[in-house]
Amino acid sequence: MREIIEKELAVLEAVTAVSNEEVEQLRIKYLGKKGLFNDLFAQFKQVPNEDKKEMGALLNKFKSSVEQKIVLLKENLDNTQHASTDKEDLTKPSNLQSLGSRHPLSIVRNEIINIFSRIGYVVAEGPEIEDDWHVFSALNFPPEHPARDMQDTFFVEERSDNNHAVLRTHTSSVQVRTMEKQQPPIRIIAPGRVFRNEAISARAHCIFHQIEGLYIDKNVSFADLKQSLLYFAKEMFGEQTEIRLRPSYFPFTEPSAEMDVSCNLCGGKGCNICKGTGWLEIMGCGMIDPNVLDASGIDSKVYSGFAFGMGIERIAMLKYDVKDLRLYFENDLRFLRQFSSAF
Ligand code: 2NM
Repeated sequence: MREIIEKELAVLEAVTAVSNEEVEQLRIKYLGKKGLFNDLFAQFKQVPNEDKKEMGALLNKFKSSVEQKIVLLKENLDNTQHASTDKEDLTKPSNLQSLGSRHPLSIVRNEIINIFSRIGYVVAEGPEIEDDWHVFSALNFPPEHPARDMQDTFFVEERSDNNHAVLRTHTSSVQVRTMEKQQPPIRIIAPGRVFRNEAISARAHCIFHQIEGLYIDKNVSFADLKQSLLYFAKEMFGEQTEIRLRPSYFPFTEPSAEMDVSCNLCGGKGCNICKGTGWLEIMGCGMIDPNVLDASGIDSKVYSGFAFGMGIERIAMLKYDVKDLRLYFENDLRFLRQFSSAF
């Protein structure tokens, strides 16, 4: 009996199991109804009394060894099974962290700023709540100009000197503030929110965004304006882009023009984006009226300059084919998630 137990202990030591069935086989072999232990306990009855104590102890030790081994094998099996079912596939793409995205108006604004900064323009900023002087008077708007009407402008505070507080209707007020502070050469670009008292529709909003540029130095000519804006158009809309300037009117520039770019979509043939004309109107521009220079403390006999202004919403609508301007202000994530940029 001793020999059997010692042999089986050695066998048991070396046993490994790769499945639950194998562990079960092992249990049956030792602990089952017809298993080795039943045999051994039967034999134990024949053991002489003087040996019973020692044999009993050996038998008990053997039994607990078997039981321990079975528990151990099951644990190992459990661990490896977990490992194989839960094991991550390391080649799987991870769950991407949602990073958010830039607002389309920010993307377009940054792109325009980048283009002009490459030819020496720096960004200038100013207050959204302005006064009549910086929004109208210094910009050569006559006292009875319709833009000064309550219908068009949000008045914030009435002032006895008539220099009422208003929400700026264009960022030209930033340019005026720069001219008041700084002598030429001046090369600035003023991006920002502007406010006009308009009914909200697919094409108009009471809050929108502009970028205006200003360049003042000695001997600045209309040719400089034209080449600078041609450079901008090609950078913004592609090398093949052409521009055209049509005469226009603004109180603060003389002469004034509207600038069109050739329609990229149809290559100038005419489509529904350019409404069959082959051209897209993107900005207003002109030579700064001498009255504006003089009003801001810049000698119009020494210096000249040009200025331009564009609506960011409109450029972004053309770029992304957005049909309704209200989408820019609703912050619907399904809309906002469609835009991506390097900036
Ligand atoms: C435009 C069109 C033409 C403009 C003028 C000035 C200033 F302050 F220098 F006089 N800033 N921006 C300007 C000129 C703006 O927007 C359609």
